[in-house]
Amino acid sequence: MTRGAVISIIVLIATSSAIAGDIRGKVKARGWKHSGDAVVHIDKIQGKTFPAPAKHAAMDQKNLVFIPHILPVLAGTTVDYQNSDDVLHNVFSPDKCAEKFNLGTWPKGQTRSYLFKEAGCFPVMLCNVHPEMEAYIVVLDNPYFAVSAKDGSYEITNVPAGKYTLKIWHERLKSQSVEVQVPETGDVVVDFEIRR
Ligand SMILES: [Cu+2]
Repeated sequence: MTRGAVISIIVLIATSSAIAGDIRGKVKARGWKHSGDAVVHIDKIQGKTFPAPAKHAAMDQKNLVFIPHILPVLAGTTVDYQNSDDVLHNVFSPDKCAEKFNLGTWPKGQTRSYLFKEAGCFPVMLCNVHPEMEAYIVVLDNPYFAVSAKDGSYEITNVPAGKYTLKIWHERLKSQSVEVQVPETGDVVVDFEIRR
């Protein structure tokens, strides 16, 4: 192989791995206590499927609160629910798309799990011991998602360049979607203002 050919192969590898940009911006949640906990995600990517991740996601139950409050996952992800409190906790969901599962009741230090199969499912997580406990799993068909921080900022990194529909989901406020062009390098800024 000539030196020129070697260099062009290296350049090819370097550029092909760099054809991805970031999506970032700020969410403003009107009429809500803060601008965090909104899920910004790319809608269906045509002709592309993403294998279920082997790595489990986790939701803790600590001081009578589900942590995190909002957990987006790729379809096929198993979520491990840990009890970190001195009292018994339960996890169940009344939502059909999560098969109305009920994992029973378990003590501190133990974990029970559920596998979320269906993308487009946004089931509420409840505890039948503590009616005030509530959280959501947001099941998506691709791994390009982010949850906004309390100040509303979010960032989805390393998205393959291209045109997509970007969506925002919130537990109480109306969803929105917008067309977005992800550059081959650098970022695109998309801000959202959501309301009831
Ligand atoms: Cu509980």
